[in-house]
Amino acid sequence: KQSLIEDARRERIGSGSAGPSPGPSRFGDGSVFEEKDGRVTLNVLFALSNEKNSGFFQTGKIFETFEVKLLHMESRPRKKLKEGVSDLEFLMRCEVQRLDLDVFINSLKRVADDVRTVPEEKAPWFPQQIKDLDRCNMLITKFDPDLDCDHPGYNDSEYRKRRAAISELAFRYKQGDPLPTVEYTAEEISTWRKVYQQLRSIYPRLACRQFLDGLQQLEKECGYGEDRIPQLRDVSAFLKEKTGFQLRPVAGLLSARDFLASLAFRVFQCTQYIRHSSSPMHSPEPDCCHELLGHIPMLADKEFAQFSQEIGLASLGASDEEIEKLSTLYWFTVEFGLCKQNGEVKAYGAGLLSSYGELVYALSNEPEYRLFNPEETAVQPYQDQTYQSVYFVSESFEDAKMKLRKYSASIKRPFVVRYDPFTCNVEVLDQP
Ligand code: HBI
Ligand code: FE
Repeated sequence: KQSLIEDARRERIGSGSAGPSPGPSRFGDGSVFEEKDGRVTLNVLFALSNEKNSGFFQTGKIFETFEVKLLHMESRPRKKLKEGVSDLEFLMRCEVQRLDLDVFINSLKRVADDVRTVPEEKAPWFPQQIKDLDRCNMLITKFDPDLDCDHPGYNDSEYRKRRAAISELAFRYKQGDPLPTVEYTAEEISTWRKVYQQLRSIYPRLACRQFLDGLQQLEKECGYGEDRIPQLRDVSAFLKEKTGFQLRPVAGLLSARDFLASLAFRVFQCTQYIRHSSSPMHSPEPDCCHELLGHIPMLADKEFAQFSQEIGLASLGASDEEIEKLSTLYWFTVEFGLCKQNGEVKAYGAGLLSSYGELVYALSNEPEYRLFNPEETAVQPYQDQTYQSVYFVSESFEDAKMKLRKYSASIKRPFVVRYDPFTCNVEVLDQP
């Protein structure tokens, strides 16, 4: 096995500077791009079966031999060819000496199957119909109670088991299925009650008008109250009537790209588990208190629903850098936004409206306020461990929406997207 690598090395020397230059010309399909200092960048795709267990390490040695710089790597299972044999497919974006390119690819072909170079995607994949949201499920494990030892539920195996069971409902969910219901325990309802009572008492003074309207309707029409945790199914039906928004269950914190993409379809990805009972006033990750109390009342407002969808539409197919900016905009508006109302500053951000401590803090005279301005807000550093040091204040949702629209139009994409409200699909039109 070792000799394969030796062969590769020899071949490499053999086809050195004296031989014909392989050059990127043979890859005229655009699969080899960016040349700089004699090095080229390419995406190489290959498959390895678990019949040849050492395959992955052999490919690694080849990468080492050719001093390949790895820029990105993904793997996914490939269709089963025969029983008991599972294939993994790898996509590596890497940088290699142009002169080594052919030998590098040929060496890979000796240890892996289906070695191909693939052209650079013009834009990242994005959903174009609501059904595609089944594929927008990349979770971020940052605050997972199984992995984060600072999570209040980290040492509570019962809690983690409960979380896993509720997560399973979300993993199994497919677009169009009836939303799963959860029978909450007395302990969970007691946590909800504490959160509800405490926050409810300060909303009239600190929350914006749209939030108070939405909450009042939810209390009247959707069974909101301190005695029970509302079911996603009821809440989704309620929102659908008010603004066309609907819910889908999610197992935890989603990647910003997937989370924002769903907003483009007026779908809100909603967690269904509740925070740990030892810490009713704070949760490091989104939980149903955050969603149901922070987000849902706002999503019952037409203007705000439109604002949310427009952030979502702006995110489709955007570059990683743009996603980061949109996600920051989302953070300082939908999560921690303040707005002026009748000469007073009120909260509309869900992160504030679901956290007693920060809601009071944000509307005290301690923190710094700045006027919402997408260009500036999009690059403001933020943190998710303690209270924000700065909050952005909008004149109104109408004003925020107009400014965001102008900002979105400035995002460079090789196409334009348009939401068709009749089919609920996103149409993609080539930019002339
Ligand atoms: N995932 N489940 C879930 N809930 C959110 O509120 C959420 C998310 N992922 C990212 C996110 N919010 C935002 O902070 C932005 O990064 C889009
Ligand atoms: Fe949130």
